[in-house]
Amino acid sequence: TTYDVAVLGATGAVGSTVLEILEQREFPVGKLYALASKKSAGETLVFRGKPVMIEDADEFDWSKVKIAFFAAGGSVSEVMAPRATAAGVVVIDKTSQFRYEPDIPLIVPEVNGHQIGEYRQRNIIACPNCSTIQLVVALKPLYDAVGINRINIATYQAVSGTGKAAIDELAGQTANLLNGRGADPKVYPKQIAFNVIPQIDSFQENGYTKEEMKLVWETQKILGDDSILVNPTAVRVPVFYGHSEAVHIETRQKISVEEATKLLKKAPGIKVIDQRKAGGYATPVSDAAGEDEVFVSRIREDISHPNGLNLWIVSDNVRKGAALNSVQIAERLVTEHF
Ligand code: 2RA
Repeated sequence: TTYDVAVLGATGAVGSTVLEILEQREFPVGKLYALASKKSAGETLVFRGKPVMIEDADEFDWSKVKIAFFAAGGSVSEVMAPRATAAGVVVIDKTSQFRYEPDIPLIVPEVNGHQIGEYRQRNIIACPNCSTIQLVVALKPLYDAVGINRINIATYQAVSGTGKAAIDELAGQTANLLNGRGADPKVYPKQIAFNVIPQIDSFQENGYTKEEMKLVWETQKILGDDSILVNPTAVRVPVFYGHSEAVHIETRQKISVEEATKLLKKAPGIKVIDQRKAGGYATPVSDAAGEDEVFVSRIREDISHPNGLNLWIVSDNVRKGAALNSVQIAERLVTEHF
């Protein structure tokens, strides 16, 4: 069986990676429709070696497809999801538009794939924020084994999380500064090259940013436990691909490094690097770029807390953080629910 598929936002950082991964994983695509804004309509891209004409999403007849990957921004999802779902399409939405609605499942297959069937309520499955996905993939085995009371997390997020324009800005700014020219920031409020910006998205009343609050809301929803306390700081760093996270958890029962390492090594989607073993290394984020796994290293007991455990978690924010997670949801959808 094959399924006709639409990718909305096909020219963006995530949309283009969805196409790449659909091909790499040989997802059973019948017809592929690449949708974007009017200005990109008419351009062509290549899928499975054949040219595909990019179409204007506004004019698209949604009854042509069964599954749609949405990766064109929340405001576009808000307009297009009702049209697509009314035509019977199952929408896998990467944006934050529908993530927090109680009747829409928020899915990381390795963590709560058993909830995918809840898509039947609104024909929408929400894909979590990239920084949340890598966190819950790594913490799920520990949460199941010993419970988690509290998570302190500092993130170091790549500019690809903002999109193609930010990738170009980091590259352009770096070249300008190295040649004695000015930074001329446009995408970010301040220079991002050789800099660290402690703000991603807008500030909320409580002094946290929306990006930070997403880590709170989404972690609790995906693990199904509102009692988990999450204290995030989200930071933008001059990296092209891959988010890094310094995570400190307080578990309900004590767990040793050895036990935690054993659990993580067995868990799906995780690669554990023991930096103390020969050939081991505390994983630089560059090692995660382009890979599918969530990499965990620097596992160590917290010297400041009796039930504390520290982890360094890195992952490719465009792949597992968005595109791969969405395709894995679609794989479970077609094998378990259609
Ligand atoms: C970012 N997580 O990194 C946000 C959206 N992808 O900008």
